[in-house]
Amino acid sequence: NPDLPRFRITEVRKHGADSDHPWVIYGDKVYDITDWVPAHPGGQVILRAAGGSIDPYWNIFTIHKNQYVYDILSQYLIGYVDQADLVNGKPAQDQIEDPFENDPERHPSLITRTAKPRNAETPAEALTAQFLTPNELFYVRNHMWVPTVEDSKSDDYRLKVELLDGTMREYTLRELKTRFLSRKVTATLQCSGNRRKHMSDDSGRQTNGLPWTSGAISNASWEGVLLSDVLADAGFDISEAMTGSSETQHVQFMGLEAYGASIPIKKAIDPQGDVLLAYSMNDEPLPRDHGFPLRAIVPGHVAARSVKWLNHITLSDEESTSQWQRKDYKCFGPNQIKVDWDAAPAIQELPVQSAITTLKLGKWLDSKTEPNVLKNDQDQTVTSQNHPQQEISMSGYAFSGGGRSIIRVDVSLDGGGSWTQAYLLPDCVTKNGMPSPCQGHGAWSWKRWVFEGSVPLNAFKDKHGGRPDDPVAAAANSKSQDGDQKRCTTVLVKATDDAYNTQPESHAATWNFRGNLATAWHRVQVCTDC
Ligand code: MTE
Ligand code: MO
Repeated sequence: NPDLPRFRITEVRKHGADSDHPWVIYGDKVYDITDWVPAHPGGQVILRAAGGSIDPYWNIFTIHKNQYVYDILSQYLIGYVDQADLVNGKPAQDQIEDPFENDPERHPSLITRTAKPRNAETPAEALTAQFLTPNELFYVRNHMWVPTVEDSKSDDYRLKVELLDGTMREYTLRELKTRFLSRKVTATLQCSGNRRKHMSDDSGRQTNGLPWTSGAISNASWEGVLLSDVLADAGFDISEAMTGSSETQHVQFMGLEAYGASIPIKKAIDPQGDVLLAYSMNDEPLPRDHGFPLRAIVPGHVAARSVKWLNHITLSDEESTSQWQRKDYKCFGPNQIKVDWDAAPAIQELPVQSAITTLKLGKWLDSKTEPNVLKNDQDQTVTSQNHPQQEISMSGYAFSGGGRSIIRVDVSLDGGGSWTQAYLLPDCVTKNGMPSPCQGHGAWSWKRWVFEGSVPLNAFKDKHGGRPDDPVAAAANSKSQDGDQKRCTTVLVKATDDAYNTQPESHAATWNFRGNLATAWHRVQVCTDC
C-alpha cells in the first residue's frame, strides 16, 4: 500500500518496549504491535525487538518464519521505513540491533561451537581435571541472548509462581534467600546433544544440531532453595500431590528470554529429588551465562529442563508448550525421519554415559610422555610418533541420570575383544572428617575415572588387519603403494549404572535424526608410526 507513511528509523526508535505503542520493523515495513503483545504466544519477549528490527530475533526464533506468522504481522502494518534509511531495500546493518551485544565476556579456553547464540564446550583437558568444573569453563548452551539483570537490582528480581487455579504468588530473590532454608546440591548437567558429533561420525549419518564432542557436560555445586518448599509456600498441596491424585501434573519453567521447559510434578515434590531454585554455583553468584540471578536445577534430568534466568513457574495439567519440551529434545528410531513429535515422550532422566577425556601414550607420571593428546576437535584419533612403548593412560567421566550411581567403568584396548576396569576416583567419599563435596540425595554427579595399562602388542593392526608378528601381513604392508606403516587399535570405554544399565555398542543402533542422547561406547583410535 503505497499511500502508507514513511518513517525514519529515529522515529521508530521512540516506540520501544516502554512506549504505549511499541513498533517493530520487519524488512522495510513498520508495524504497530500494541495489540499483538497481549496475544503473542511468546509473551512480552516480542518487546525485546520493539523500536527496531524484528529480523534478528526471528532468525533466532525460527518458528516465526512461517506464513501464518507473517499473516498476523501484516494486520499491524502502519507504514514503511524511509528510503533515506534503506540500503538494498533493508535498514542498514549498523541500524539493526545485535540481540547478543550485551552477552558477557567468556573464557578463551571454552570451545565455541556457535558465537551467537553462545554455545561452547568445556575443553577436553578441563573435563576431568577437577571434580567441580570451574564456573568459567562450565559448558554453555544458550538458545538466545543472555538476559541482563543488574547486580545491584538482583535482590529485587521477581519470580512468579502460578498455581493450576490461577492463584499467583510473587517472590523477590531476597525473599527466597531469607524466608526459605538454603540447600546445596552437587549435580552434573549434560546437554541432550553431548557427543552428537560421535553419533554422526560413527554412524555415517548426519544429525540435526550442534556438533558437540564430549564437552557438553560439566559438574558443579549449586545452592538455592527447594522448589517444593516454594510451591508449598505458594499454596500448592504437596501431600495431595504425593498421593498422585492432584490435577497438577507438570511444573513449567519460563526464562526471561522466553526459553521454557517442564518437569513432571513427581520429580518436583520428591523429597529425594533435590530440585533447586539456585542462585549460586560453586559458592559464587550464578554467572550470567548460567542463569544469573536464578535458575532451576533438576538433578539427574537432561539439562534442557534446568531453565536459566528463571522468572515464572506455572503449575499445569500439561507439559510446557515450548518447542524445547514438545519437539527438539525427543528421540526416535533410526528409521524415523518424518516424525509425529507427539508420539515420543520428552527426554527427562538421562541414560548412562561415559567418555575418554584425556589419553596419553606412556606412563601417567612419566615426564617424557606427550602432553594430553585428546582434543575436542579431534577426539577420535590419537597418533603417536616415536613412541614404541605400549603404556597407555586415560581419564574420563561416567554419568547416569535419575540419581543412579556408576558402579563400574570398563575399558578395552583391543576394539572390544577384551575388557578391564578403570579406577573410579573417590570424589564423593568423606575424607579425614571433611564433609563430602557431594551433596544431595542421589548420585547426581559424574564419576571421574582413570586407567593405566599396556596395549597388547597384537592389538595394533595395520590397515590390512595384519599383526606385526604376522609375516604375510607384514609383506602385504610393505608392498602397499602409500607406504603407510601405521598400526592402530581402538580403545573403548563404557560404563554401567546401579540398575545395570549400560551403553549401546554402536551409534548406528541409537541414531536419531536430532542426534540426541549419543551414548554409544566412546571409541578412540590409537595409532603408532613405529
Ligand atoms: N534456560 C534458558 N532460559 N535458556 C536456554 O537457552 N538452555 C537449556 C538449559 N536451560 C537454556 C536454558 C539447555 S538445552 C541446556 S543444555 C542447559 O540450560 C545448559 O546450561 P548451562 O549453559 O548452564 O551449561
Ligand atoms: Mo541442551
